[in-house]
Amino acid sequence: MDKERQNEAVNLENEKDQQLESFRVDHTNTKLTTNQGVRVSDTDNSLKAGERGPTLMEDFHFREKMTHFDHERIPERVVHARGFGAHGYFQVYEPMAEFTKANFLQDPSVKTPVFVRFSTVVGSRGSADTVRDVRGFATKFYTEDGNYDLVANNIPIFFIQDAIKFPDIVHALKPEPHNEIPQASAAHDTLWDFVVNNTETAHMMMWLLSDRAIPRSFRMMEGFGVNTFRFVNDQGKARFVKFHWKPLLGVHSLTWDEAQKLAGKDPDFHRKDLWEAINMGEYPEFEFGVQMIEEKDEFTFDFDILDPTKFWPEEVIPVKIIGKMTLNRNQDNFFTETEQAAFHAGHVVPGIDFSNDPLLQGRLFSYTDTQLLRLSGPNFHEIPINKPIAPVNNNQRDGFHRMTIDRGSVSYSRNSLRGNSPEPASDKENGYVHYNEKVEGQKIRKRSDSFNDHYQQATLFWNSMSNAEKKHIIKAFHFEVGNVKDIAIKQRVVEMFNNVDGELAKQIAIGIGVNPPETPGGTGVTASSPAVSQENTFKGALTRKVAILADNGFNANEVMEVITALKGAGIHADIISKNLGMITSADGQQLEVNKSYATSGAIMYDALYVAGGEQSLANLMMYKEAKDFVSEAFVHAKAIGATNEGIDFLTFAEVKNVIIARPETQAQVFTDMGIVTIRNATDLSAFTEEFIHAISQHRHWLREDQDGKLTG
Ligand code: HDE
Repeated sequence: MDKERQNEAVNLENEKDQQLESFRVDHTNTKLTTNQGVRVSDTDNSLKAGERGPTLMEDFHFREKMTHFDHERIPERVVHARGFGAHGYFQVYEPMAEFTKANFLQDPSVKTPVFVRFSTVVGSRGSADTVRDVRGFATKFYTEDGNYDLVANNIPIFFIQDAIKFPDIVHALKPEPHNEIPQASAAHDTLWDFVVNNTETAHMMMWLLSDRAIPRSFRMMEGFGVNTFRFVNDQGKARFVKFHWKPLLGVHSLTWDEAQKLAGKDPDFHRKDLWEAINMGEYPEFEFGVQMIEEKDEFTFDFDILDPTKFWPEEVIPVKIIGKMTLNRNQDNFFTETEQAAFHAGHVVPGIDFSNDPLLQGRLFSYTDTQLLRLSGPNFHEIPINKPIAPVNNNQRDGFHRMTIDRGSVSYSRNSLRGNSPEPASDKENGYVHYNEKVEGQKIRKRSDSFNDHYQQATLFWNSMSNAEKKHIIKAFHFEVGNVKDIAIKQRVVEMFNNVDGELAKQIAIGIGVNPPETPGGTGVTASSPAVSQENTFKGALTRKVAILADNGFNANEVMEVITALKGAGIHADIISKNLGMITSADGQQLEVNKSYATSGAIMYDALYVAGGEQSLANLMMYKEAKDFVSEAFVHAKAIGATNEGIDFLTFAEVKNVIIARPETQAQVFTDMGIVTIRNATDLSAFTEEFIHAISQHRHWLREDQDGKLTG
């Protein structure tokens, strides 16, 4: 396929370009018709025998409208049911021919169209976005060699080692079957029963209980292919690879308290965030990275590189950054794009191949199988979102919902009536040739002994966490296992995680009301992998959201100066007040209120600024919601800025440790644990600079970690 055609598929940003895809219809300036194209004269009244009489069978419009409605739902995905998608494109930075012959990884000028679907795993389609869970990060590359799907997660490892246990872990994790409780949560007996009886889950549970499982945004998550794949070059040389997505905005999380509150106040928090960012032109970007291991080095590591419960520490096997994905277009229609998208770990193109990772091997069966039911039959590749931009030619025919009208009498191979067309392509013509790996063995239901260690990398992960991150993990155990009813399971959790770290197990025990381990355990691993701690991620202010608390009588000069500085740093600001409408400053200027206390909360923002103004202060002090705004932003370790009377409001809201002691008589910026204030300044530039820096740090964990201890 030529470059031009490929780039065409990417550049669908404006209306005119979108007409290229004839299946996108917007229905403006049209007359209502039935599905048969017959114009409809009335769609509000059914056809009746008399105005007050029964509806007539011959009302074909009523029957068609109702029948279609009755059949609008398809089964939700058995896992990853709740998701949200966006379009974009991928570009490689430099030719990768040395490592892979995949054509989409050769030419930096080619934009390969992509569709990405982010998801949670456990909850139903209507569940909340911010629950504690693994996030799916599935990418479909519409390459000139056919579709390549990188069906990834935001955690680099998995619960189990062999795909045959997937139904078991999912059954244990999903709501319990007798009463379908709890929704979208791991905090229940069956999951922890599974965990203590299947200790290979130890490492994954550490990640699941870490901040990684409550991301701030889809735009701020890493993606990991998890399984080990292969790159193969055109000489047939292969290397083991693991795939990574690295968000340019860094990896950031919510706090558990925020996540829980958002689940009630804004269950669509993540999808809205993605949708709005793309609409505002703040296109999420993710760099594509690969870790590579030479075939000859397969056995040189202290873990088995085919074991999906292990990651390859970046400090040992560096991630080579090879390209970038930009998400620049929202879907037109949720159902036909996000819901009908069918990803498959087995959709690969020449240059990418599989390994014998036993989890991957099972995935290769499962994904197509599940689409057959969910999308009703074998023709789901013809649904627009799944349709390759590469030509599709074969002798497959018929089946539910066949769209292609295949011409001619020949639907078999080999044939002479059509010159044996479509004919297989040779290796040189880019026919897919599986990597020529030598395999031999006896049939056996057994896992390799090299998969036996379940704890060393769990300790490595624990060692890599900052003190604040460790505290969050302990608290997560307290919530998740604290909700388990069976006391014996709780006790076994403590014993199991004593194998990871003695102090961790002790702290878990304290919070869940069972005995601490008799002897502190651990694996003896002392190494860490700094790359897995979010403390070391990229920190920046771009696209962050600040709430500005103000009321009638606010100081307009201050607010305008702060808003201008924030905007200049790529930060969004919303004015929050008691009522929607306008507020008036002390000098009579009017400002539109973007959100009221009723429609917002500090949990929806990354930082808070409290404006000055005597009357504004007096007004703010009347509302508990305004006080709550400040207390929550403080507890959630967010940057807080205040000027003049705004500082008095922080004191009123009992943000104690910083404000009270300050000799704030002269115009000087004070910063303490992310709280930035200034009084009596004629110019706020020193303040805004510090405040923006504090915002870019995202969280100021010292507020919850001043003693540096893992107290239970
Ligand atoms: Fe999946 N997984 N999975 N999975 N998975 C599905 O396919 C499966 C695994 C992942 O946005 C299903 O279309 C098995 C690992 C994502 O549409 C199903 C095993 C990773 C998505 C399935 C795994 C994933 C799915 C359900 C163990 C990270 C959502 C609906 C052997 C690398 C894709 C569907 C989307 C979805 C099977 C393990 C990622 C049932 C058998 C490991 C992101 O086919």
